[in-house]
Amino acid sequence: MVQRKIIHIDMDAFYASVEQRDHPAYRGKPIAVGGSPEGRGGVVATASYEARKFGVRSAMPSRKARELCPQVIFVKPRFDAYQAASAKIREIFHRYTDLIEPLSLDEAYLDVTEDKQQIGSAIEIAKMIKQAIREELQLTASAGVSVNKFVAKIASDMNKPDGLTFIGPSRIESFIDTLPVERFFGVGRVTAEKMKNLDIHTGADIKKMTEADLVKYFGKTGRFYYQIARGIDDRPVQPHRETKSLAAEDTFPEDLTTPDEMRPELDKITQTVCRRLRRHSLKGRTITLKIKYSDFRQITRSRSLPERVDDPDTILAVVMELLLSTDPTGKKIRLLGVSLSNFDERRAVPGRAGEAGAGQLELF
Ligand code: DCP
Ligand code: MG
Repeated sequence: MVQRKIIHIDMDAFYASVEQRDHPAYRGKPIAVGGSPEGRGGVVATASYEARKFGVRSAMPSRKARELCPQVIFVKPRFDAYQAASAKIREIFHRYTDLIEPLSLDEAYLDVTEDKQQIGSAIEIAKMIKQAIREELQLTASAGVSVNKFVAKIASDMNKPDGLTFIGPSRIESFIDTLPVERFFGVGRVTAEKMKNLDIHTGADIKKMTEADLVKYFGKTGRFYYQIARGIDDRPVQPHRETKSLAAEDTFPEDLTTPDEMRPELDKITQTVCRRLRRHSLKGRTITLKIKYSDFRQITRSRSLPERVDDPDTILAVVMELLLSTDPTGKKIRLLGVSLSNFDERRAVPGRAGEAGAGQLELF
């Protein structure tokens, strides 16, 4: 089998860069897309690199952003403009390959093991894509090039903005050895904490564990960590995968027992789901609440609405009704999750994960 050539492309400060491109007055200035100017409610979707110097970040409450950078300019998002830019970068990708797996508007995997123009070098292709994006869209992207999705994605983030990072097969192992566990795919706050408690801090620490132990501690994902720590990721680039649902959930350090405690948590989770919906330009008709109790029993409750929705207030209201229908008071709740499904098919975009083959080395 042939060694694959995978490119991960991720636009730099995507929404903010589109705004700076279209509004010269914002160029060179700290801007935050999203959030409310008065710092009342709302979170930042993304910040320009000028604002990031002050510590302004995605998902930060606008009040915090203003504290860190009083001169920050809050800009209302224009999703149509981001969608248009996204469609154009996909057109550019298609010049080289049809094996494209978009992860969101600004991010995609490309399999260029065989490219349409017979360029043969993934690094060259990544350069050409970056150049086309710069010339045709006046935007910059960062690229990661490697033999699998996991390494390519981390590589694209290593020299942002306007980066191009190649991690070849001979470097993969040492690279993963020093990688902090937080950077591993699927490791969230709670898993990272659990790993720290087991004295697992880096890829090298994961590699010391047996597969059986990893499965014991982390369930099915443990097997994935075992492979990834050895640089093995056979997930194929999947062009036609549709997102069937978008979800967010949180595990709590202490069990929750009252609806008053649960409401603010569900509010946060709902906000996260709504940001993801926006990022994928999706609206859903079916809202599902997931509850896991301290005894690991799990239930879900769903409701379908007449219209597709993506606004947090409507979704949270339904989620709270679903919660109250389960008579939550006094029950020990360990995890809450919210998901949206039943999307408008015309707008559905590909989502995550699957499995296939890998192989040996070829020229990059
Ligand atoms: N986004 C959002 N909420 C988040 C994260 C991101 O609405 N919590 C949106 C705004 C971003 C876009 O998605 O512009 C792409 O997300 P990225 O994580 O790729 O962030 P950026 O492209 O903004 O910056 P970077 O240069 O770090 O990729
Ligand atoms: Mg980006």
